[in-house]
Amino acid sequence: MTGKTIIVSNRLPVKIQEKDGGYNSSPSEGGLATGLGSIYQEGENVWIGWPGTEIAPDKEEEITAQLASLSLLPVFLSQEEISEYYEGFSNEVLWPIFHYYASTYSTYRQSNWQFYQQVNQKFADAVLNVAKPGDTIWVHDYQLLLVPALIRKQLPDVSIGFFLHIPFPSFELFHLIPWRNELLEGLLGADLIGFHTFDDVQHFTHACARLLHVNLSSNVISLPDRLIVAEAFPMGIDEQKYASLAKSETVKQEIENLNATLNGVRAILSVDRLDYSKGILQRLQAFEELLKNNPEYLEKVVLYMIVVPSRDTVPQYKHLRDEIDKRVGNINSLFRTLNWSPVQYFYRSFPIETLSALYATADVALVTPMRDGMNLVSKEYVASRINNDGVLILSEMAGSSRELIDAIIVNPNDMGMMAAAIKQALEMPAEEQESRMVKLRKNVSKFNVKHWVKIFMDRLSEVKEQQQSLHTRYVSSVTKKAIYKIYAKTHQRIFFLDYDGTLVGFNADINKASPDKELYQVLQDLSSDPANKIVIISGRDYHTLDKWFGHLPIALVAEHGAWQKLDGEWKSLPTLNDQWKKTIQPVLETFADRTPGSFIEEKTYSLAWHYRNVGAGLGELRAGELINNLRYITSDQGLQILPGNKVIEVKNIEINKGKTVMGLLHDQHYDFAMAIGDDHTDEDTFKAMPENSVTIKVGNNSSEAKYFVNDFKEVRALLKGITKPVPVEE
Ligand code: GDG
Repeated sequence: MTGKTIIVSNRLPVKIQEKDGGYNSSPSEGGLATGLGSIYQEGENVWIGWPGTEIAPDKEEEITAQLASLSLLPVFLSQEEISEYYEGFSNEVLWPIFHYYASTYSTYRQSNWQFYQQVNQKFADAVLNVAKPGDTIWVHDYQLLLVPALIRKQLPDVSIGFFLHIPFPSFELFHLIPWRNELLEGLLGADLIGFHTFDDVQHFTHACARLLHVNLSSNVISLPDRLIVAEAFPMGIDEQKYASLAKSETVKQEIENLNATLNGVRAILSVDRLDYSKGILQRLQAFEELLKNNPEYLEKVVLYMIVVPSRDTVPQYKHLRDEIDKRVGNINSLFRTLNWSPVQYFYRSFPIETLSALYATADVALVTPMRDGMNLVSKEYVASRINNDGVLILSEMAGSSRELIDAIIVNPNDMGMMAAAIKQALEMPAEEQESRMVKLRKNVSKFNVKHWVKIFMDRLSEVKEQQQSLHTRYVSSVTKKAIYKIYAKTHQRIFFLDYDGTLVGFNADINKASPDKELYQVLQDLSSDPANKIVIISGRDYHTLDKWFGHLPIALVAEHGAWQKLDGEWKSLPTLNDQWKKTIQPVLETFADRTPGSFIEEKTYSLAWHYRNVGAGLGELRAGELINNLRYITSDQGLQILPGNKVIEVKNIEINKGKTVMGLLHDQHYDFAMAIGDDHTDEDTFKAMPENSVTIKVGNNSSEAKYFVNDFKEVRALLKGITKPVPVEE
């Protein structure tokens, strides 16, 4: 990769402390900082973000200089910006909705949104101040969803990756947000958009398709100027750091102290930031249930619960903290004895050595979030179990549950299931613990944070290469010039032009997609040169084609080749029959009856089921079902099923645009051949064209064609230019 790499996240990986009227800054060791450490500290690379606290304006210069030596570039935020953009919009709108807490916790204030836009612009400006074409920019997380597009506007060719660390919610939740389209458009400024899980990818691409009507093909979104890839990159940890910490002298000493305190009592551990998404209250309830129903565990187990202070200026978090205090108090007062307290609750953070000792000592880790993008604690526990013992209980709502399948997986809403899981964990035989832990450790070590960074960056360069190769296939002004030059030197030419989607746009009513004045003019100009043979080759029925184009001196091919009008008279292919319609028609009718908005079109030798006006998603679903049904019936009847643009067509196997094209090319020697088409059936045309011909696909998805244009308007412009050579703009 040429150029430098710029990392952008809301928070800089730095701890800033006020000391003697000045500030001290030292790097902090978060998971992301560790993973990206090898990148942002190299050469000219830099990490841009907020230092995490309000800095007095007269100290900004001093802080900037200190941070520069750590390869960090600060974006300073005022108190108002922090409360509106960060606390208000990011943490009170996006965080709850993205974690499936819609109605209770989300409020939509216009001023929050305005600040969110303003601060995103501030981050983008900070990037644009240092970014140059050829650089790679990696933007992180939900606070900065608009940044990719803001950068793209100024640097159209730069490489931009985005990674979302929290879940992307299903459409039903996402579309509640008043500014949902703007958020998606912001993200689509990136070239590669990464998520922790495949579900997140699907939710995101689905939202883009439904709200922005983008062209989507599995996980690739095609915009007119660029393709964008959305993909799952499950984030890992620095597993070696946790393994070696567990072996270090300091930690060994702490483990010894802990074991002495425990004195044979089994330890269950939970570690979270204070957050309602982490399922802390539900976990306490499950633990209470366990003690209630299994008195044999009294004085035998203890729950170490660490809750790291977070966002406690937000009212819901304060409330949650009070609730936790109450519930812990309740459990302890109900079950405690003179020598034992069931819950050891800490509302504070610990040095990593203490955390490591707790991971290494705890018999069970109880990680039961209600929703979590990934959850690194579950992986850190596994990495710390250097003796291959211990049991991980993991919520199926955590992204990490997709990988850590050898944990005991629970539904955090099911108290009975959680209590049973704790019991199962406490009683699990050593061999089973080992066999599960070995597999878990293998996963955590293979998919570590370095691997995560590498596969993301590699994929980003691949996407960029794909975009470039697509770029060279686009009919640019240079390509046009070349085509016109060849055209001018040739004397015997043939043009195969598809109709719907190629010469006209799509219309909800197929009868309304009739030719307009401009199109007639284009065809007239093109056909007025006796050296040009124009063939409109369409799936339409021949009556319609005849009505629209019968008066022009051009050849017409209808129903994908079943009917041809080459010299003034319509002829159908010999040996075709339509007896099969009797069995196929009722199947299509069942689908038309079950699917509002769909209808059947009957042509002489084909039947088509159209679903352009069926609700998004349902149409594709029914189309898939229909194809499955038809496959059985058509297999021995000499029929083919053609999935087109929002249409499934059944016709005789002998009919094929490619065959027709080959026949026509055979008739005469042409020194110039061009074919333009937009759908599946045109691929047969492209394949049948000679080596040196000009084949053009409308739309930039994969195709046999050599070139592509974006839409029918560009097709018309290209054809106009052929007959009226005007200087092509550079
Ligand atoms: C977001 C997503 C996603 C905790 N207590 C102490 C301490 N920690 C460290 C842990 C762990 C980190 O905090 C927590 O990470 P999580 O992944 O569990 O959760 P979030 O903070 O919500 O992170 C999450 C993550 O982004 C990454 O993409 O996995 O789903 O919500 O590393 O070790 N560290 C120290 N003392 C503590 O007391 N030193």
